[in-house]
Amino acid sequence: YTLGLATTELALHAPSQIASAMKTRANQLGFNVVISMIDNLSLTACRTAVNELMSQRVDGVLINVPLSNDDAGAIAQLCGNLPALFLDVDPQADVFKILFDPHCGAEQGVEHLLALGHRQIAVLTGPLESISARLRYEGWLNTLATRDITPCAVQHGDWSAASGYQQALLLLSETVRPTAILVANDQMALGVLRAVHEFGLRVPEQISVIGYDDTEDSAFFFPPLTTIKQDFRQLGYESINRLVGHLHTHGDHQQPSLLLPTSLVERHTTA
Ligand code: IPT
Repeated sequence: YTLGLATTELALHAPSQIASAMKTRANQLGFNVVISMIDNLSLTACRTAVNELMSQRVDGVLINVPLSNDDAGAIAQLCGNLPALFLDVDPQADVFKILFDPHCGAEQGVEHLLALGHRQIAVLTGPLESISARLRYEGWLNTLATRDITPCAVQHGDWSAASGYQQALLLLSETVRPTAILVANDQMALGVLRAVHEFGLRVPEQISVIGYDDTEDSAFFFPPLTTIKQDFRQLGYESINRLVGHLHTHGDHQQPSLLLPTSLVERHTTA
């Protein structure tokens, strides 16, 4: 078999680690993975990527592109009989999918900060065109609302460390200084740490920072980053297994969709 992966920007750490884990698992099973990368988040770009894979006669496709329910439906239709597994859609989306539970992850981050006594919490979301960024943001707001808390400041980044740095400078310039910042991914948290240090504030004594992903390098940030782990190896392993399982059974036995748990990894940026 040859499998196709349509993926969002591979310069980002999470999608590249997911692609790597998929390649590793596919190699173990003797399969090849061809990759088509999109460089802007649009249905058209995703269609083009999937068409490119289909013209290479792949036996199944993995789609790691953030898609709304309607857009995921449109892509599933484009694939026709070709098995398609989605990795960045709403848990409610009516397609074959494997996802980390976004509500679970958002809740774990907020509960950790609340348990430490934080009440002045600022949030830095991912780009709101991304379904996962929106679901994490929603999960944060809902969990905070259970304690009658609203974020003291909100900014939106684009998942990159540069955006984390720029948006954190804005968060830190507000009149109310947050005692903690919830960040939607580790790369942005890297930029946040630099901004906080430039403001002369100590992490975690004066301000706590929590990320999301637990990508390979996060234990080597300074200080080592507390974050919400999404186990990308497990995701790569499970997604290849399930897609291949689907091919073996010729789709007769519907492989069920899977919601993977996230976990809190406590390091040294929260107190
Ligand atoms: C998601 C990452 O959490 C985020 O850091 C960013 O890299 C994003 O991907 C890019 O689309 S993980 C995805 C499987 C929801």
